[in-house]
Amino acid sequence: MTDSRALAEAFNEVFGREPEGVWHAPGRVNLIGEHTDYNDGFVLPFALGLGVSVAAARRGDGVVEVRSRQAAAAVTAPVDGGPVVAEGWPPERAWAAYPVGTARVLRERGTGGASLLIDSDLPQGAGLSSSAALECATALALCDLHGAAVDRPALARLAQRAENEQVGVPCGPMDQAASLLCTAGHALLLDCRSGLSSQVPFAPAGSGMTLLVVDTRAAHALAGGEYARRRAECEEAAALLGVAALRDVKDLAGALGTLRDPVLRRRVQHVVTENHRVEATVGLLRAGAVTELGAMLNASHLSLRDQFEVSWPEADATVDAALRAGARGGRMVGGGFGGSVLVLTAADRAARVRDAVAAAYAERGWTAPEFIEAVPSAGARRVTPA
Ligand code: GAF
Repeated sequence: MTDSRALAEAFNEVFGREPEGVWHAPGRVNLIGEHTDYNDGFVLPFALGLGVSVAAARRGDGVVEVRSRQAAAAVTAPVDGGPVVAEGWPPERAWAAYPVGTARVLRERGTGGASLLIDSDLPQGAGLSSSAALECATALALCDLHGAAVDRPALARLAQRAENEQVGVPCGPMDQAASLLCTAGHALLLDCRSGLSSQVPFAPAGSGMTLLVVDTRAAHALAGGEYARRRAECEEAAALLGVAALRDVKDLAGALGTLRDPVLRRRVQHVVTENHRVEATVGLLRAGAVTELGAMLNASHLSLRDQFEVSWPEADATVDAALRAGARGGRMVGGGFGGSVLVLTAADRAARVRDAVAAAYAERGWTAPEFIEAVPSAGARRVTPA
C-alpha cells in the first residue's frame, strides 16, 4: 500500500496545500463465481493488499481536479457534467474518467468538488480491478469530505454506476462491492440479486497453502466488445428460457434441451454450474477444507475456457504448467481475454510452481509473468487522519 505520508507531501507540492485526508481502496481477486454477477448470481471475491490511494481536499467551486502519480496529464472538470463517455476525452485523459465520473454520480448524494492526487500499486490491465479501486477510493473520499452518509452497499452500486454510465463499461456489481465490503481474512459471498453479503473466513496460510496471482502480462480491456457480447448472450438465453436472469435456471438439462443455439447452450452451462461452484466452495471454506478448493478452481477454469470462451493462451499455459508442477488448482480470474490467473498451491511447492510457470513462458518466447502472493486483506478505508 502507498505510504500515506509521502502521498500527503506530494499533494502539498502539487496543489500547494495540505490534503484533508488519505483514503485507500484495494483491488480484488475473485476466488470463484466468474461472469455470474451480471446474471444475478453469486460471487466470492477477496481484497488484495494492493490498491489505489487518494489524497484529497474539498473545493468550493464545483470542480474536480485530478492528478495521478502514474500519469502526466492533469484533468479538471466540472462536477455538474453529463456522462464523461459522451465528451470524447483523448486517450491520455482516459484514466481520469473514473474519478471524475464517480464525482458526477455522487453529486446526487450531495457531494461536490475536490482536488485529488491518486497513487496506485496495482498493475493496470491485470484484471485485478484497478478501475473499481480508483472509483471506490474516490467515492469514499468524497463522501467523507462532504459529509454524505451513504452505506457501503449503496456506495458500491453508485461506483458501479459511475463505471457503467460515466465510463461506458457494462461491468456487473462484483468489483466495486469487493473493494468496499471485503474484510481481512475473509472472502465476500455476495448475492448479486439482493445485494446481501456475508463474510466467509478464508486464511490459506493457516492450512499451509499459498495463493499466487500470476499476472500473465496479456492486458485485458473490459471495454472491448467480447464482454458486452457475453452479457448480451446471457440476456438472450434468459429471455428464451422465460426467466429474469440465468440465476433462475433450476433445471440445467431442461434448459439445454430448450435452447437450439449451441453458443447460448454453452453460456448457460457455464453460468448455472459456476453458481453451484460458488456454493460448493463456500461449503468447503466453512468446513475448513482449503486444500480441497483446487478442484473447484480447475473446474471453473475449464468451464470459462470451453463453455464461456473467455480464456486466453497465457492463462491456459499458466494453469497447465502450475498443475504439472504440483499446484492444487488454478483458474483465470476477472472478465477474461487477458489479465491474471489464480493458483492454489501448498506453500512448500510455491517456488517450484512459480519456476515452472516462468519456464513455460520463456519456452514460448512470451514476456515473463509477474507473481503476487495474494493474502485476503481489508476493504476500502480512510487511512489518515485515522
Ligand atoms: C469484470 C467485471 F467488471 C465484473 O463485473 C465481472 O463481470 C467479471 O469481469 C467477471 O466475473 O471484472
